[in-house]
Amino acid sequence: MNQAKTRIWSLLLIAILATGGLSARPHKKTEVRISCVGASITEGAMTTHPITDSYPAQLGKMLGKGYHVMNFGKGGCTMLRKGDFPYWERDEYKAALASNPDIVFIDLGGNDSKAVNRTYMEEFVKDACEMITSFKQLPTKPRVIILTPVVSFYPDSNGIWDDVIQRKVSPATIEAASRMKIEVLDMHSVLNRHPELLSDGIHPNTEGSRMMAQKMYDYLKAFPQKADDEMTVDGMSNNPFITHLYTADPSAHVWKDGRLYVYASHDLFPPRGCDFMDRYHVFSTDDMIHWKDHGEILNSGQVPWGRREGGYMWAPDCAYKNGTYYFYFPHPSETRTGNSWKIGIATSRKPASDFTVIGYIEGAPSYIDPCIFMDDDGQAYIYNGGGGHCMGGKLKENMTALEGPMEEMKGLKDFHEGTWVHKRNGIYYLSYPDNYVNEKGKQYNRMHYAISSSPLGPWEYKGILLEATDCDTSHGSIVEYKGEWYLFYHNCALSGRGNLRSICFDKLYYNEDGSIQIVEQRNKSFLERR
Ligand code: FUB
Repeated sequence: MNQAKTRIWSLLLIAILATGGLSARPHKKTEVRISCVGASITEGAMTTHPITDSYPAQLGKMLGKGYHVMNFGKGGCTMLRKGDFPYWERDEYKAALASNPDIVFIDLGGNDSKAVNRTYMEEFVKDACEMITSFKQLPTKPRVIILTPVVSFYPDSNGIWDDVIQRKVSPATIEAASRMKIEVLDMHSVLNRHPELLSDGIHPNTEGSRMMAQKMYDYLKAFPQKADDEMTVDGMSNNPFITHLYTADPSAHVWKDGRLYVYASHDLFPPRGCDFMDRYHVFSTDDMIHWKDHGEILNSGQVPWGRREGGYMWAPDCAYKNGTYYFYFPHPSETRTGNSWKIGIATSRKPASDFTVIGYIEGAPSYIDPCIFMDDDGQAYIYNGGGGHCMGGKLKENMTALEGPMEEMKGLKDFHEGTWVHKRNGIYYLSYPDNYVNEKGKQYNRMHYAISSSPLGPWEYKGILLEATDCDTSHGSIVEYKGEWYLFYHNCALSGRGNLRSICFDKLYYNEDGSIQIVEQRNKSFLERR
């Protein structure tokens, strides 16, 4: 076929897609028109029959009547205007702009990670913002949703390279979304544990495309409308979710007012290790998007028995019983912190204000990071630890005294600190950071977990639940909220400094046997620095 004929055929195909697909259905106002902009993955390059198996086609089938999904994918295209094959110059782009969309999915960026294109990466955010704007300004004022690129297993680092996708393209995609206040779907995590579904390392097959379509379908069903002007990633606030303060050690609880509360410690600038940490803030949400800072609830100056010089207000926890909120915090009583660590207690009738220190837990070993687990029968358990020791015991009915001596928790592997205990379907889970040092000799703690049929063990070690972030510490809590499970943790994404941390959260999934899948961290912009 000569070039002129090829062009006529391609224009014809685009016209067919833009006017309603191969069935050439007229544009009915009752239809939700969805335009999928992208490259070869959008085209369905490695699917069995791209016309029916590409992810836009499968999304169309899933959505069914009332939706019309159009595919404007063009293999090899870049988001970058200076890329080797810019989407901007393709007929598919023009056709997408002319497609009267109600919703636009933009899936570009994989090809931008190629060596020939990545040299222009500085311009990715600007170009992405302009492309988003070009769709948002259409007369139909479509909802624009941008996708982070799918994982690449391609071994040649000059080609579509996952390292660049994770370190540069995905963060730039999220940054553009943040500037334009649009939604992001994290597609990288959909297939990153499924190399078998990308036989050439780059393109999902029919099943991989189905999984992509499923995520998009689930999202549209969960969020038929964009929540408001907030930018979201997978329908949640971006990570880190608190950006006006440095925060660490999040302990999450759902209280009886139906809100999810996060009790966090506070890294102060300039840091000296964790020495100057001096106060706690509480944050809450009812939709995992909008967060309220309830302000400071306690500082070291309010601890009568505390260290004269203050500081060292480390990872806290909170519990509720009979109308009282009990806030537990580790704090030393001596200048030389050594073995003067105590588990302080402050109480309030409110979850996020008016806390008063009433003392500390007599007889608790001198360790840090208290965790309180309330069992279904109302019995409270307390844990703390550090230096390789994890201790646990029962609290008395009054929540302020030990029922008996705390005991060493048995069966954990490479325990460091930061115990968290939760229960699901009758199984007790104890999670904790380890002492991991990476191949370059840098400490980046990961989080592990163990299970038991009893809150005090013995524990059966199960594995890693969170890979290292960019912090030398890790610290997390696990909670169920509105039918979903979440892991809260911290990273150093905002500061790039180990002692200026920021709290994050991500969804946590269980396998059928109760084991926990490794949690996918949605915004790993910090990788750029690691
Ligand atoms: O935030 C101070 C300390 O760093 C915590 O107590 C530990 O868990 C670690 O996150």
